[in-house]
Order: sequence, then structure tokens, then C-alpha cells
Amino acid sequence: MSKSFFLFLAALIVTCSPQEKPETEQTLASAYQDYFYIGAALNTSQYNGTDQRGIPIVKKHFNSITPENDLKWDRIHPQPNRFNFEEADQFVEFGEKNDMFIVGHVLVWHSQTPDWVFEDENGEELSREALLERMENHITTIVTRYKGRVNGWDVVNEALNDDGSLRESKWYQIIGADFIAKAFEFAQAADPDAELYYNDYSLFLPEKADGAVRLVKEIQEQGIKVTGIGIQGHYMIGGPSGEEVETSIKKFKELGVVAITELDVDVLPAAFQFMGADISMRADLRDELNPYTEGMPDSIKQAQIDRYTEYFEVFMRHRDAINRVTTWGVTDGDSWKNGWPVSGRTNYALLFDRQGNEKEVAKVLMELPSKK
Ligand code: 9MR
Repeated sequence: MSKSFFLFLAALIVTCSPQEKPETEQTLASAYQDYFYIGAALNTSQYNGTDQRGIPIVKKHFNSITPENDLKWDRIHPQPNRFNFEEADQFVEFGEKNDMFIVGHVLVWHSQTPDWVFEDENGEELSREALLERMENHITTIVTRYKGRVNGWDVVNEALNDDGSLRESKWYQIIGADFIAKAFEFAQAADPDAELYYNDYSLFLPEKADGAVRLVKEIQEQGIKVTGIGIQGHYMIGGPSGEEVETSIKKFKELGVVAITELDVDVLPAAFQFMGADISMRADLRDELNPYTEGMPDSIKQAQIDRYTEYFEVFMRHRDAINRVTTWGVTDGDSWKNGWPVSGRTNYALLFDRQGNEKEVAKVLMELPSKK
């Protein structure tokens, strides 16, 4: 047999053999694409290109992003006449390049806001009018810069106490209760098309949920846009239950869109009897609070899978109102839960492990929609 005839035969065999069609790879975003966005909070190293472990995970599994810190007042507006847009610009460009739903976090918050915001040049407390002007300038500058590019804003964060009353923040003390409505008004004026959220933690507490409903309803009744409520979702394997979370979602649906904005499931022993996400609360490191430094025991892995599954089943039941489920970080190593409320712990709150592998819980969640 001549060599060329042999090559011809070999080519014929290859061409005629049935081609295996590669199955499209399942990702979190693709598993839920018909229902809601799957988002992640990113840190600077994920959009400035340095986190080579995290970036491929973000691009593969997520179709919405939130900046974990770079849009907070102390980062983006550190001094009265100085804005620092460098990281925020990189964040927005990363989202655009990867065709993602981009969330801006956060315009008005009692935390991570420098003291000068509330003071004049002599260190005296500002008047209501002066603080409102400062707030308007901050919101207008930032929202206008990213108009039509940032798709949704956390306009006001954590303005409620756990009993549903308004938190005595500087914003509240100086401006009064309408600082919240004003923030939404300024954001709406700067980008009328952006989604605008009120965002808070521990909203599974019935009194707090009722407080959020009262708050948002009152603003909407004034003709000011509030797209809906952002449920942060900093949860633990010990709870809240899916049922508790579901009860609050049902209340919030009446007002518009519901977004799950900062989901994580802490697996470590609780440092306090009751825990939300108040970052001023801290506890000292003790060995019994940090039991899994060498890895998660199987029983804890399973408890976390069960909790996440329970929550996602609830989210799927209310997919008509929920537009996004965002986890607060990408890998377990990135999570704020390693540092709060006790610093130096090894927690496993997210869906990807410290090496960047999909955890079993991620696989279970990817399978969940097709089981419905
Ligand atoms: O995860 C964030 C952490 O890196 C910051 O140090 C902290 C203070 O700015 O904020 C954390 O994110 C919080 C979010 O902005 C609002 N809800 C609670 C989150 C966890 O504390």
C-alpha cells in the first residue's frame, strides 16, 4: 500500500467516524440562566487582573458582579474634594468586558464613611442642608459617572435596627428620617434607568422585615423609585431556616424586585448568641471558635450543602420576583467570614474552596434547577 493511499484511508476513517459532540459545560450562571443572575462580590485583585485563581472562576460561573469594597465612601471619596475612581473604573470595565449585570455597592451607609463627611472645615457638625448637599454631590458624581453602565445600585445600606426602627446613624441624626428617601431621589435623578435597592442584613427577623416594608412603601408612595429590597443573606449552618427567609421574601415581593445580595453560609461555631452582620461587633479568637483549620468534617460539609440547598429551593420558588443571587466573595479564602466576628479563623462560607475548586455544594446547586 502506498504511503499516500494509507494517509487517504486514515483521513477517511477520521472524517467518517461519529464525532462526539462536547457537552456544554455546566456552570452556576448557566444552570440558573432562565431564572436569575448568579453574582459574586469581587475584590480589587479580581478586576485589576492579579488574582489568577479567582478570575477564571468569576468568568466561568458568574454573570453579575458587586465590588466588595471599592465603591464605599472611604475608598471612592476619601477627602472632601477628592474622588478616587481608579479601582471602581476597573471594576466596571471588567463587568462590561464580560457582559455582566453590574451592581454598585454602596452609596449611603453609616459604616466606612469618613468622619469629615458629617463635619465642616472646623470640625463642627454639619447642618441638615449642608449634609444633604454633600450627599447629593456624592451620589450624583458617582452615579452619573457610571450612568447606563452600572445596572443596579445599593442606594442605602443597613438603615434599620433589628426591631425595625431606624438606626441612630449620623445620617439619621443630622438629616432626619427622610435621608433615605433623599438618597433614592438623588440616585434616581442621576440615572433614572438604574435599579435602586434598599439593602440590609437579618431581614428574616419579622420585625426588621416589617420595618423594611414600611420604609420602602413610604418612599415609593412619594413617587420616588425604589426597585426593591436587597436581602444580604449572611447566614449560618444553624440558620435562619429556609422558611424564615421565605416569609420575608413573600413580604418584599409586594414592593417589587427582591435581590439576594451578599449570600454566604458560615460553618463555624457562633461567637455570639445572635449574629447579623454588624461589623462593629467582634469577639476574641479562642480555639473552640476555630475548629476546622485542617478542613471541614463531612458532617459540616453536608450541613452546609443542606442549608444552601434549602435557600436555593426558596429562591427558585420565588424566581418571579428574584432577579439575582449574589455570593459575598468567590473562594472560601476570600471571604470576610475568616475575619469577622473573630479574626484569624478558617471559615468555609462560599461555593469554591481555597484552591479554587468547585465545592460539592456548588455541584449540588448546579443540579438543582434541572431537578425541578
Ligand atoms: O466584606 C466586606 C469587608 O471586606 C469590609 O472590611 C467590610 C467593611 O467595609 O465590609 C464587608 O462587606 C459588608 C457589606 O459592605 C455590607 N454588608 C455586610 C458586609 C459584611 O460585613
